[in-house]
Amino acid sequence: MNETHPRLSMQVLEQLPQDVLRPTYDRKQIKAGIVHLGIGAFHRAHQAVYTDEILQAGAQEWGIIGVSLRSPDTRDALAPQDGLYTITVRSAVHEQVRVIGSVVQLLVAPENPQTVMDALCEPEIKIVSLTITEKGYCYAPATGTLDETHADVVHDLQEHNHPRSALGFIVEALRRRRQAGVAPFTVLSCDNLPSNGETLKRVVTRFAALRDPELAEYIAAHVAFPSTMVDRIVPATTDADRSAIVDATGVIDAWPIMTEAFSQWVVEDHFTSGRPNWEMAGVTFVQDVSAFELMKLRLLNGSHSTIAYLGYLAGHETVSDVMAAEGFARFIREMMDEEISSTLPKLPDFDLDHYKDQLIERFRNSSLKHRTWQIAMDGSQKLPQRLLGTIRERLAEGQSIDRLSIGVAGWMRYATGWDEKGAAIDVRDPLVQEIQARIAGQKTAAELVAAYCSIEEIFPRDLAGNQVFRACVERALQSLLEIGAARSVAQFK
Ligand code: CS2
Repeated sequence: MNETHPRLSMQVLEQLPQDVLRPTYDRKQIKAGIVHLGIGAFHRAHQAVYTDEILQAGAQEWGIIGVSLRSPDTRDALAPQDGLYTITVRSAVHEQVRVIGSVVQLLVAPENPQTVMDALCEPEIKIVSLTITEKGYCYAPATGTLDETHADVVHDLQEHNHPRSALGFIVEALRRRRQAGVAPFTVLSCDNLPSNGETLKRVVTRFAALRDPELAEYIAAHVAFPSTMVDRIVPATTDADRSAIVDATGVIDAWPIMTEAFSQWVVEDHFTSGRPNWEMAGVTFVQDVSAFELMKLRLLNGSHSTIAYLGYLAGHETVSDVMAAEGFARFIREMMDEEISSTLPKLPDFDLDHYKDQLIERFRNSSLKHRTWQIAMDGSQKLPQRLLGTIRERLAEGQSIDRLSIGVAGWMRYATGWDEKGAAIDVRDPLVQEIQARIAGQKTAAELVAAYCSIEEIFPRDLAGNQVFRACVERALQSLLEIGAARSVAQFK
């Protein structure tokens, strides 16, 4: 990065090259109406962009206060830039840089939980949205219920005023608002969980009940938790991306975001304290999001995780490398067509084949450099909604699960922590220690599958005890151990 270039800020906005899109609204007039918990790359490429568009169209009361629940990195990068950052939309043929202005303030919860709590209690805040990843929900992925032994939950049930988790902040802020006679905010989950609003409501009300059953009843009756389907592929930013932004704009952006052209947000229209006119920016509002959500979680994310584990094991660094390797694109498309589509509820006037064609094209986008290792993270939290639910439904109908089983076995092989050349894998997962303890000393496919299936947080009991499931996954893991991922996929018939 060339330090002689100026840093992105309001001051240099005017000097940017003409083809760089930028906010033309008066940012000083923007009031915060949303607090967003978990201001990572995904939020900045997705909800913040839709919101930037409605600010651009003249709405002034929907600025975003971005909160990091753990690290100060985002604040450190964006605060010196007046909250501004660039997103670059990369397709095979085109690249468009745009400056986003919707984030008006950045907070770091561990540094100052009180400021975050105060922001959450402001009557002007009508929406609290979240992208905290699956593990941020402090729940057991297999059942979707609160993990009452989770260290953050235990902590937050004691320290009401200085919580660590999103749940702790939300519950205490709702309590304070109620006490002060301020209407509750709407809580908007934007993570890839099944029925994300309902799931969040379940864990929030359970957490509240452990504090005060009456507060839990109030939340259950008066707070809206619309479910959403969010979709945009956002690879982690690299130093090469930072340099590319200096070249394209002449300014330094400490944390630029790279993404694809595709973007989708489907939201249940249940906001008790009002909401932005996000439909102007292309958001689809519906009564019930579940069919969209299942389609996206199972087809996109289910394929993504399968590509990530098998692709990583086969030695591929990015999703597009995997898609270019022999047999993979065919395998993934067949998995969608033969084993996933039948489990999806029909959406009226929706062309599912076109959706799947688009997915394959998106995965092939070689300008994105989406690392298999990135998607492989947190597998224990992702597997249930991405692959296991689909498998369960297929089994109930007596249908085949051969390809889905290779995806699950791919995760099991990956989570052993050793790749096909005998090198260590940096497995990132909140359950990594438990996984390592369970599989220690297990060698054969049958032993490993039995050990993994004993982890109840991941595998629901009925599935873990299902003989067809066990046999299919064992066969798949056997193949991965014997001939490796590339050949297992290429030879798949
Ligand atoms: C990916 C998702 O990292 C992952 O687990 O599968 O982040 C995926 O890119 C998004 O859900 C796309 O909308």
